[in-house]
Amino acid sequence: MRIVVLTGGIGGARFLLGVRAYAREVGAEVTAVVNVGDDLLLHGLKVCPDLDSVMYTLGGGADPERGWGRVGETWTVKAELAAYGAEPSWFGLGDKDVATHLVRTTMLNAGYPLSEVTQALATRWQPGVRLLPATDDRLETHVVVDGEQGQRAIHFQEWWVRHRADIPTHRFVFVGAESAKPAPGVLEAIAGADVVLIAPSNPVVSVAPVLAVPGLREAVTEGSAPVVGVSPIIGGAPVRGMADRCLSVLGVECSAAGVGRLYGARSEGGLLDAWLVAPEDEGTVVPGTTVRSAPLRMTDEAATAQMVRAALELV
Ligand code: GDP
Ligand code: FO1
Ligand code: CA
Repeated sequence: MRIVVLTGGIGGARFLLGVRAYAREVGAEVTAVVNVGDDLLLHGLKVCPDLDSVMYTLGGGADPERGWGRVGETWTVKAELAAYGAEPSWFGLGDKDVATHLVRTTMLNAGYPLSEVTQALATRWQPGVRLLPATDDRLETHVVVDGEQGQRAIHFQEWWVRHRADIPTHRFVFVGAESAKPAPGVLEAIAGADVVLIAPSNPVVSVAPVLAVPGLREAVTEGSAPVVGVSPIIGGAPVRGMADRCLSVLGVECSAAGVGRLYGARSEGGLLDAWLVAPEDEGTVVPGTTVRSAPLRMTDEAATAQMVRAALELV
């Protein structure tokens, strides 16, 4: 069995722990197609938050509290940069994390594409899942906000980390998406999949930028594999993060139904064949899809594997 998961950072990473556990049980192969819209160049270093969240989480090196970066992290580089007055001061790179970015940036500068660099980094972390960036090309999520002289676009990280999403916001733009190509292996993985799972990731700034890569959405919607989504919203709220604020920018209700309808039914030009929601959201209707409920809190690997089983039972 071949499982493809479209994913962002921490929600997707935790989900993948369960997918991997399930896959080990049944002997399935897992490919994760990961969002790169959060990526940024910082102090000359290429930082890929979602790829790193997935790689560190599956490799046992993630900080479980923070949800990003390394466990047991120290912050000497950050303090030294601050002593120089180096900007941006609102985004901190941990010392251990910096090593990842140094290796990645060196390889990128030497001409390797991000997909190959990711594979090289994964040699250390042995995630047990094939990690593919959605694209090797530059695709950055920018956010159009109110500035002093009218609207301006800022990087997603500035919007989230600096402004905590607490700033009048008009829309999200996936810069570079039109000319991006799916990374090598992405279309093949989707075409060869027995099922495509949409992780309980942020639909607006994690899953949408993956689907914005030309050809990728079509590969999913026109492929033979059934598509099952898992709701990141439980009882009208995200479990963590900024999905509520992202959805409100789109004018979409923050609910399992709101996100399910945003994705839409594959039979009606959307993405999903089935939509898994939490017991709190039982009764959710997404026209044209099969909706079921199951516990969706990813408290540990066993609970998450159970959630994956419930998702796969839908198709
Ligand atoms: P990010 O890129 O680091 O923001 O992570 P993702 O986009 O992959 O995931 C963020 C989403 O994960 C949020 O909208 C959360 O609501 C969701 N999430 C986090 N923990 C859980 C959980 O235990 N269960 C479910 N269903 N969703 C979760
Ligand atoms: N989030 C923060 O709130 N503050 C930070 O200083 C910060 C640094 C950072 C460095 C590397 C990395 O991979 C992630 C980092 N994040 C930080 C998390 C990140 O901003 C977002 O949570 C994700 O991009 C959302 O997926
Ligand atoms: Ca993300």
